Amino acid sequence: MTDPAFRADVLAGLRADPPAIPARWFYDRRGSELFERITDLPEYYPTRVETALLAEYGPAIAEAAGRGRAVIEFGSGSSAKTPHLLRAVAPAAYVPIDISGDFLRDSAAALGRDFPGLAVLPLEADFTRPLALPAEVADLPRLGFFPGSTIGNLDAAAAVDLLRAMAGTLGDGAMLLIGMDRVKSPAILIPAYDDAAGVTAAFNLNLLHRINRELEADVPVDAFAHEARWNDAAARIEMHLVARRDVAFTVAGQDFRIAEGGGIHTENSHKYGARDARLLLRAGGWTPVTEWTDAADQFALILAEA
Ligand code: AVI
Repeated sequence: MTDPAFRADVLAGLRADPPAIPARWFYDRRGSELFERITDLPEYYPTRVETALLAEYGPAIAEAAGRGRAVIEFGSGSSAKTPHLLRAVAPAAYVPIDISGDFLRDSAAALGRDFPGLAVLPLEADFTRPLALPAEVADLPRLGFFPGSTIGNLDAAAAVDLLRAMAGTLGDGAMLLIGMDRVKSPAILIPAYDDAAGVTAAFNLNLLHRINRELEADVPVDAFAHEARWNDAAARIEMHLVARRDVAFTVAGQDFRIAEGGGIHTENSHKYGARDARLLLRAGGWTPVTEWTDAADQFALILAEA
C-alpha cells in the first residue's frame, strides 16, 4: 500500500528547486537490507569504529552512567551494537523503539534469546516526538541510546528538536549515550559514501526503484548516477542522484523533467567537530558528561545528562 506521506514528500521534493527527497524514504525492505550491507563495507568506518568503542569502553560507560537503568534505544533497526552496551550496563529493562515493526520484532526476539531474563519491551513508534514509555519502566532511571550518527542525517534545527523530544521521552534524571561521526578528510569520507563495490550507489538508486514500485512512476533509473559530495561549509556529506542525460518521467500522474547534470539531493550526513557536537547537545537540552573516541578521532560516543 502506498504511504501518502511518501507520495507527498516525493512530489513536493521533485518540484523543489533544486529537487530533494528526505533521506528517511531510503528505508523500505530493500533499502534496509542495503544499509545493513553498507555497515559491513571496508570503506564505511562508522559502524566498525563505534562497535569497537562500545566493546572497549563498555565498562567505563557503565561506570559513568550507572548500572541497572532501563536502556531505551532510538531507531534500533537490527543493531549489532546493542549487545555490547547491554552486557556492560546490565539494564533493568530494554526498550527498543523503531517505526518499522517487522524489523523491531525480529531484533527484539533475537536479543531476548541472547539475554534471557532481560525484560525486552519493543515499542513501535515515531521517536521524533515525545512518547509514553511502557509502564514497566515508569519508575526506573533511564539511559537513552542513539548510536550510528543517525543524528547527522538531520539538519541542525531538526537535530535540536529530536534531542529535545528524547529528553521529553526519557524524563528527569535521564542520560543519553549518542554516537556522532567526526569531521575528517574527504579522502576518507567520500569512499565511505561511494564504495568500490557500488553498494551505496545501489542504496541511493533504490529510492528511484521504490518510487517506481510504489507511486505508479516510470523514472528511468539507469539515467541516474550516484554521487557523494563533501560540502565543507556545511560540514556534511551529501548524496545526489545526477542525471546522465535529459530525462522526462511521470510520478503519480505528474510530469517531471531533469536536465543532464541536474539531480536529486537525497541525503545529508553531517559530521561534527568535538566542540560542535557538545554545542548541539546543549542546544537540545543535554549536558555532555564524558566522551570516548578512537585513536584516530574518527567517531565519538558521547554521554550526556538531561
Ligand atoms: C543512517 N545514517 C547514519 C547513515 C549515514 O552514514 O549517514 C546512512 C548512510 N548513507 C549512506 N551510507 C550510509
